[in-house]
Amino acid sequence: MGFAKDFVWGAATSAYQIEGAAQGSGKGLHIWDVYTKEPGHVYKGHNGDTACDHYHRFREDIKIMKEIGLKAYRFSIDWSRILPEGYGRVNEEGAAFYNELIDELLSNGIEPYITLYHWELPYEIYKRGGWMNPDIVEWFGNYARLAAQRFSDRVKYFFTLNEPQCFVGLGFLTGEHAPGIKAPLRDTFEMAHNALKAHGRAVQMLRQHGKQPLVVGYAPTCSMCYPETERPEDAEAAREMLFSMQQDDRNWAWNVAWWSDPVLLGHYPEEGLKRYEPYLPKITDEDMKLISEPIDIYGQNIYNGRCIRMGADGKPEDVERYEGFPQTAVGWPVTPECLYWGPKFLYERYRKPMYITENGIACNDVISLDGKVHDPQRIDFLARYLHELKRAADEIDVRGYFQWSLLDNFEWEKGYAGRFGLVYTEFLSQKRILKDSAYWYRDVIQTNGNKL
Ligand code: IFM
Repeated sequence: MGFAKDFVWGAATSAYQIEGAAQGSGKGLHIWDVYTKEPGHVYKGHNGDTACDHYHRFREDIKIMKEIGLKAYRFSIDWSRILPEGYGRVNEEGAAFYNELIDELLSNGIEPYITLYHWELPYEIYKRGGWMNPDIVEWFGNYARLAAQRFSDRVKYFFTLNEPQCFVGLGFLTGEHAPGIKAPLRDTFEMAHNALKAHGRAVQMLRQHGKQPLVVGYAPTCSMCYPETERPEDAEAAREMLFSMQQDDRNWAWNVAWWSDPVLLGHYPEEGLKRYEPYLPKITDEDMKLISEPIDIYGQNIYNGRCIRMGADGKPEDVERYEGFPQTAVGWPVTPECLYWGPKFLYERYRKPMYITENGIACNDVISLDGKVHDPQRIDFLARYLHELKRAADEIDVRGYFQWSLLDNFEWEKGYAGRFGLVYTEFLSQKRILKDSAYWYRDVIQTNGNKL
């Protein structure tokens, strides 16, 4: 068994993290352009003005993808690059860039997967209230329509939103991401509701304006839960914890059920409706119908998880991590089990074909004396995680895996300090060096994961 013959082996990036060409290309401003310029927000004042200069070097980057043997590439469109104000006027230069990127991918035998929103909220829309303004549902829908009109003759796979947990939670609850706001809880629930409606509207527009039958998905994230042992009580405890809403109020967005139940089951979770009742906007049946507009595939970004067991009191509890627990260069725990249990729990609840839309590790990579980049920790991490995914693939319908990330890139508030790439980016010269893990991943792809 293991991975299906047509399993999709890919890598992912996002627009602001790699493109550069922030100015002089007809692009409008978005919230990250503005946020990164204010002192104190991003590590050492880094910004994405140049990033990996992918806008000018995408052909070279596609050659690298081909060398790695990627079957698919998941990238995002910068909303403000093709619609500088977020609505209305089209920036033809921006549309031409994505067209050339798509053509080059296809001529190299790499399937493009487009994500519509990976956090570049156009600044003009932000000034008009952003996710708080109900008009954003139509603005986003019209943006999706434009994407379908311009790209769907060649692109079949679309994801709507990437990690709403982050763009609402980090952007508007904890304020660590653009626009750096700590909004009242009430506002954040309203934004979340509008974001979900915008997702639904985008699904409708993609279907209506797609130039071929499209495969449409959604790509949320969360911290997974996995059981301490294989005992059914622990598995049940992990499942219960995963879909519960027990986070602190100021961290409420960091959960699965609030973001995925409405999209896939057509209702918000009962526990959240009760707990957050005073903060919720008006939610109508019509809204829920729009939010649950059927999708074809479910993407989930998974990096790590919490270890859970059934407590003596019959309630799920966290298993404390021991001192010195394995962690990545950005301090995230290394918990491969989440790539077996995560997709399994999600599939059992939502019954949609799944893709792992992001997974990877930040390491303190360096260029060695031999001019190469040796990253045994990344290989070890990916081998452990993919081994678990392979186990999941024996039991559930998981169709693809996108490693995060193709290139070292702009890691949001951490600037260029967090290196997640299979390919080393030397940011001063923009030289790319394939890390050992890129060659290792090439072997995994060539053998369809059989050696894992
Ligand atoms: O770089 C990010 C990406 O933009 C969203 N998911 C997590 C990645 C690593 O932090």
